[in-house]
Amino acid sequence: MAVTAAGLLGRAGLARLPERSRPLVPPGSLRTGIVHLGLGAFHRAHQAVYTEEAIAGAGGDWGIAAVAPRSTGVLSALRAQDGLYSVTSTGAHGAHTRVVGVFTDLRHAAADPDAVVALMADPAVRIVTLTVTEKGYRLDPASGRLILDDDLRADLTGERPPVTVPGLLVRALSARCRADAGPLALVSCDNLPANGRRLRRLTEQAMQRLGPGGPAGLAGWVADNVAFPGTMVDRIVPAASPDSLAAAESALGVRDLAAVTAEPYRQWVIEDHFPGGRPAWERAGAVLTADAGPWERLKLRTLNGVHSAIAYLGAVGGQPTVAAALRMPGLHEAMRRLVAEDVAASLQPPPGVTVVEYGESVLDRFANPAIAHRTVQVAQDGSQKLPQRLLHTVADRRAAGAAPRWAALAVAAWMRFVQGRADDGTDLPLDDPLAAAIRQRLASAPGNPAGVVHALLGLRAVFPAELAADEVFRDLLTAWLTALDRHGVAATLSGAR
Ligand code: CS2
Repeated sequence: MAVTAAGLLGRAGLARLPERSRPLVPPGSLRTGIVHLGLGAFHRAHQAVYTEEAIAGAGGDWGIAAVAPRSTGVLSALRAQDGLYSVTSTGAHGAHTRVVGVFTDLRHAAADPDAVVALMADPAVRIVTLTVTEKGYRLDPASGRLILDDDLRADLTGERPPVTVPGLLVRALSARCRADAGPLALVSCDNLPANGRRLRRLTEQAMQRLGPGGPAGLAGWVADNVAFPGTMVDRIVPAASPDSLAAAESALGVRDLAAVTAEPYRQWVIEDHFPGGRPAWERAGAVLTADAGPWERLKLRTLNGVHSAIAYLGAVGGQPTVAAALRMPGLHEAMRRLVAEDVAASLQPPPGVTVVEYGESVLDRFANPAIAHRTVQVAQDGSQKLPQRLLHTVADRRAAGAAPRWAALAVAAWMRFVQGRADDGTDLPLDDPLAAAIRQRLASAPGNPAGVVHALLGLRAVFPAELAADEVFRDLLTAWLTALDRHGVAATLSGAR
């Protein structure tokens, strides 16, 4: 008997799904009010889910026009599936799969930038959200200043349609200003420090470089009409894998090529500054506040800092996933000490939160065996992540006269990781926008730990001059890197007291 492949998820088959797996809003019934840039797994399991729940609870024209800036894989899958995809939440209490139907439009910015600009300038659109990862903003990681390279310059002079995210945004703001299309909130949902303020500064810097074709009075129009609320976003959402796609297919009975798997936990803290209105996200559990800063710092330094530390130590130690790495003897304890001795000591948490307890809950979430988050995935783009995740902690501890031993271990593990070889000799990928600069520095460094530390501390985009010149930090890095080189991650961790 021939085995027929299961059909594809789509509107036509929704009625055959179990009721609790169906979208909360009838697909096709929504009107667009949000444009989202960045179609990655995180957006599909986070803001899209919150937004669909908010519309189901309180209504509103807040369908999402989703834009893939560059890659087309997920976009083509979603197009073939009428914009539908599923989220499987999986943890200790089992798994639950639900189809999300909040996407009203799907666009590819690289193929049709003008249409994306026009969409963001449409008066019906009142919010633009972004998950374009740290590097998408084109900011110098250490200083937060916009990097004006040839691509961005060409975007801004208007000699061709925009290809960068800042270019798309500024062209959209120009079009919106010309059409006087009404107020807008531009919302960064990426793990950047003070992400709202960074996005505002980025657009201001880019607007100053606009060619003569830029509309008169743009800066004033933006100041009067555009808000940049800061956010803290949180949910662990690994990249899809053959296993996660198979799990979605068995739950739905149809194939879903855009399926995502995520932990059950999620959090979204949003500064409530939306001049054109917003979905009732609080109905979906989001916290609307005047200042997301304390939440954002807590999460970046604790969750993301520990995540990166586990990723580098785990990858070098030969562990494929974050959960597996946490089972290495000594690793869990080292991460607890990173939180208790370095992060907690340098951080003022939001009212009612204890950093150490928050850290414990984060470690429990990382240990979720149902979430196969690959260490090399979390390890990528380290140059863009280290400052806000670990180096701000290091700098604060040094300013207080303390020796940030565990944060230095994490940075030393990154220095070991970027050399490209795990303890068992297998190759490690260096997937980082500064990969060429990192490789070049390593190539000209003496091969000993002190030489490697010196060479990498010279990366000014990552390590500010003052931190690079700090002898205590440098000595800690050299001591840890010597131990990691000589003994490997496992022995270094079990010997660390
Ligand atoms: C991770 C984050 O890949 C990474 O760098 O640290 O994506 C992390 O999973 C999320 O921020 C959790 O909210």
